[in-house]
Amino acid sequence: MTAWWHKDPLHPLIKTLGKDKVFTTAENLALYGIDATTFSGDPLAVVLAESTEDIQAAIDFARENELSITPRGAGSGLSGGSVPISGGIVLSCERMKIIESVDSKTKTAIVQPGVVTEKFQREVARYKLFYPPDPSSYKISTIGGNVAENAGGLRCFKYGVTSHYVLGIEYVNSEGEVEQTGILSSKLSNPDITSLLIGSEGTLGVFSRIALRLIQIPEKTVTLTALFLKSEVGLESIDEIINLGLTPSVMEYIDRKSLTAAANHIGVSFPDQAGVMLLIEVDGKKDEVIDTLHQIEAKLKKNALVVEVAEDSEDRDRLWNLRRAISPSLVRLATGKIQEDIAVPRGKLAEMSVHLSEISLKRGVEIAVYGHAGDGNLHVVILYSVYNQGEIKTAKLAAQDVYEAAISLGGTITGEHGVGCAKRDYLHLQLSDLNIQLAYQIKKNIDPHELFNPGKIFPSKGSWKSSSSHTSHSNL
Ligand code: LAC
Ligand code: ZN
Repeated sequence: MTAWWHKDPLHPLIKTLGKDKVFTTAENLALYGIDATTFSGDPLAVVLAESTEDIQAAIDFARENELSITPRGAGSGLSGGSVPISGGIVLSCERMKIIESVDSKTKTAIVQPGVVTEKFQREVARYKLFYPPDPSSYKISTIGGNVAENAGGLRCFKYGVTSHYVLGIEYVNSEGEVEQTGILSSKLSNPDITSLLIGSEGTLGVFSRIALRLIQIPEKTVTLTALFLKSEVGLESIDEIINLGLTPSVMEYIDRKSLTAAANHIGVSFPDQAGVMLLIEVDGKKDEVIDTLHQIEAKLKKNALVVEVAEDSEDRDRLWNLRRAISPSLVRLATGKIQEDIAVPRGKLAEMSVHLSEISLKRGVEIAVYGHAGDGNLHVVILYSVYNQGEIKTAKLAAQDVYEAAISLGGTITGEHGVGCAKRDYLHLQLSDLNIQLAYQIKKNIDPHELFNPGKIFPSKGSWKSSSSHTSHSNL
């Protein structure tokens, strides 16, 4: 006779994986129901996979029981990608953090998906190698999550985004089978679907191993800051530097609101008149770095209030702490924030900045702006009160204004954070119905059971048209 507790629908999963890998308590479900946005979901169980076989077991169980799988890395994403809005099972790869190999001869590495980005960078640096992609959350984000979101970051201007460093992926498909692409595949794999998997936001399968390209570590790195009275002048300086034919690794723009929040957060002060700050980094061969540095300094000094150079690692760390404190410090300014990552062609940044001031005035909302100006990628942060229905509505309208302004300038509604459920219902502003339908058909062909991350990227399961019932998990 089967005891009553064996009738727990999750019992077979717990029996296969062991109770150390399956969590169902309310606290765990709540913890894994969120990411770095304010979306939330209500999963039935959380699986902490430790191997490819564990991933397979969770996928088999989900498929057989018609439950969804929400793949998860560190949960540091900013578009709701790892939020289980469809309930089901959260499949976290955070325990799969083995760096399997680093090969200095071929400049490649093979890692499990749960390896933390910064830890990986530190490890390859021991071989004088460099893995440049560095999303702002790199101290906690995982390589698997970075690949799933095709994460950008601070050094994209010179080095590109995550996709430029992925050479192959091993993943488990919706049938529970292990597939390999790129250099991880022993077969000739044309067409190579590696690029389809990168940035697929957990909608096509669960990554179990990733092969990465590495480059030589730069000989020298210096960091510069310049403070300007006005934002237009700061933005123009970016173009001027690029027009000199220079390629700094980082070109960050930080408006006064963001700078004030971050400076207060970490306890530093800056000159009162500063309206905007540029944070620039130059790396490469020693002589080239010095030469580039001098040219940039000379250019900036023409219009900036102050230009300062940080050469030693302690000073540089201090500046980076300030930069990386922006996002968490802005959270403290209001009970709610919409964090956008629109991008426009770089030459249109000043125009976008004017649009943003107009939107702020027109809607009566507070907006902070910072981001990867070298890439034309701006983080537009709309602050509001979660306790005020009027403010919530206005913040959403302002966000839509921001998307429309970016698109009108030839830009995009998401430069680096992904679509997830945050931008899902706005995708039609950017892509034609035909385009969205085509992408959805590809997803359905690869994942016919719609097991993986339903409700992400595409408006809703079985229907790619915008559906208001799915907007209830707002980014607010
Ligand atoms: C940053 C994140 C928000 O650049 O992308 O801080
Ligand atoms: Zn960013």
